[in-house]
Amino acid sequence: MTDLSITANAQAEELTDGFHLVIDALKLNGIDTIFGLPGIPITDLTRKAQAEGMRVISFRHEQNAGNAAAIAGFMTQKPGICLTVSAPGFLNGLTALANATTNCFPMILISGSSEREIVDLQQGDYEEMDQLAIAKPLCKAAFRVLHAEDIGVGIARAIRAAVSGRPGGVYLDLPAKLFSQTLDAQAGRRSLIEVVDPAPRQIPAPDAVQRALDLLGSAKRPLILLGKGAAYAQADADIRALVEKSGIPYLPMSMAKGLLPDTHEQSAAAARSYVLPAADVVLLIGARLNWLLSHGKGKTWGGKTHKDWGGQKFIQVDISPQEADSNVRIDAPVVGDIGSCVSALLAGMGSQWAKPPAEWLSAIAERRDKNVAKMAETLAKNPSPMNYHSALNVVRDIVKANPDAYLVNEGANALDFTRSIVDMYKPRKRLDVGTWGIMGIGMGFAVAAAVVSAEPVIAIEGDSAFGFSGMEVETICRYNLPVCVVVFNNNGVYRGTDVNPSGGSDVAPTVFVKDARYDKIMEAFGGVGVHATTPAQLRQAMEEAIRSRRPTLINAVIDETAGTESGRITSLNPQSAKKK
Ligand code: ADP
Ligand code: TZD
Repeated sequence: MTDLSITANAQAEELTDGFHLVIDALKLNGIDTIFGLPGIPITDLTRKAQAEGMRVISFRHEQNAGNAAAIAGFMTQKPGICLTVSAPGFLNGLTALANATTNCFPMILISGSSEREIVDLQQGDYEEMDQLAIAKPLCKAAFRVLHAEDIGVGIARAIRAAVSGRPGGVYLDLPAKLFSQTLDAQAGRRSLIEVVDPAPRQIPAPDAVQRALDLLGSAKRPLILLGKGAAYAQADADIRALVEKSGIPYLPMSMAKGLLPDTHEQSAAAARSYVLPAADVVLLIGARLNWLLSHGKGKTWGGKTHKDWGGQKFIQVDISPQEADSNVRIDAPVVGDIGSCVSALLAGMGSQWAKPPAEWLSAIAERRDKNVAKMAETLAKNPSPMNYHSALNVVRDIVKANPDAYLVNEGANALDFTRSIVDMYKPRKRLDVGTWGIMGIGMGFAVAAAVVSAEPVIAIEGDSAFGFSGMEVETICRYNLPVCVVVFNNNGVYRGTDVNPSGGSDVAPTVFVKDARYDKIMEAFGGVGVHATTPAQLRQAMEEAIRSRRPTLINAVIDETAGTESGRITSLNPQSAKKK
């Protein structure tokens, strides 16, 4: 008896299986965290991963786990991992994968899937779905592994695809049968790949750098635009040096705020509507000329109609060679990774670089100072009920006093006002709705920011926005994360004042339950809930949340008439011309 069991143990020690090979392959590549939601066929994978020392953060909905993985990718330059079950779990994670790809965040969605033979003959398996085919058009790359000995290659390919070139989302399909396949342990170890240089530097061509410098040097009214690609690149010191050495005013896109402190004297953010149409040469660093920049043309840029070119010349630094000319002509594309491109530009500028003409700088300073003074006046008011400005005046102070804290932000008015009022002081601290303006990133981003950094997280949420991921306050409590959620409660989507045009008993589609107490949701799971109706109460609650690091939700009551429909992007919101 004894002898037999010893033999069996010895044999077991010499074997590995699909579960362990996935975990070993991830760990070998420095991936130590999985965001996911257990169930068939990946429950044991989450358990074994935890047993092997990985951090396994379990969510209440896969979309939130996916958003957590995506933002972890943005923060760390390593692909964030989201792990889900098949069909419905996969689909729930897929929105986050598509959003990550759109935002150029590296992530890998790993989903278990049903039995290939049954799925392909559409015989009705448990959670049957051809997941690989569905994922393919929505992400950067998609792979399936059928044999345990190929797991190492599958994970290596997924990592390279996610982080090399323009980062993005990758789908990895792992059929249920794969996990229990066994392999000789030594052969298993040999099959794994530690990816060498997963995001190779891409050095820009010297003539492209020179062309860009010639154009920039000829400008009378130059402008630098920093996008979230510049934040992602982690070339913070060189980017700051480039801005300061050139003396050129700059505008940060939303998630590039803090790359240089928003209080920097060269920031033209408070004069945005002046500098965009007035600039003659614009240097884009990791920012696309998509809708967020009015496609580089139209009235925002001084064009006569919404389609007209404003006459600017553009230099675009980007890792994707296909980005140039996507909206308007790019006169000097500089293709390469931002770190290499910015250091090449810096070197090429030499020591004699002439600062921009003084008239340009003083024209900007004049507008900026006027707008800053106007804003200070608005922020100093203390209306009752609170409005966005008086509440955000508090948030602005708290962030200033805690520059290492992360600021997660979603909503419409709650997003737009926070972006313009709350200054950021450090790179990659502002995490928001990104390129799609997607609602639902809030709690997933907040959990990931806290897990990855251990810094305090402040989430400024519209009440509608919060609803998309609100159940994750349980996750925040379960892992005891230092997250302070502030729900700007104005009783609805955009505002709480719409009425049902038919006069019927249903409320209008944009209106929620009046005077809801979101703070009670946090209390239900053991966190701190606070109901705040004044800036003083909001301030005290936020200070206490940061100090105690306890999960906190502040229900900040905002005047329900204060918002505008669609926030700042009302122009994109079609309205019926018919009156009745
Ligand atoms: P924003 O929304 O802030 O304007 P976008 O998401 O539109 O920024 O643009 C980010 C750009 O940065 C993308 O075109 C992407 O290809 C580019 N990018 C991302 N990472 C790098 C990198 N390491 N080096 C160069 N370009 C990068
Ligand atoms: N669904 C998804 C996934 N993303 C979206 N952007 C929307 C719907 C549409 N939408 C916006 O663009 S903002 C918003 C919705 C529903 C919510 C705005 O209301 P809020 O913020 O309460 O979050 P404010 O401060 O009241 O404007």
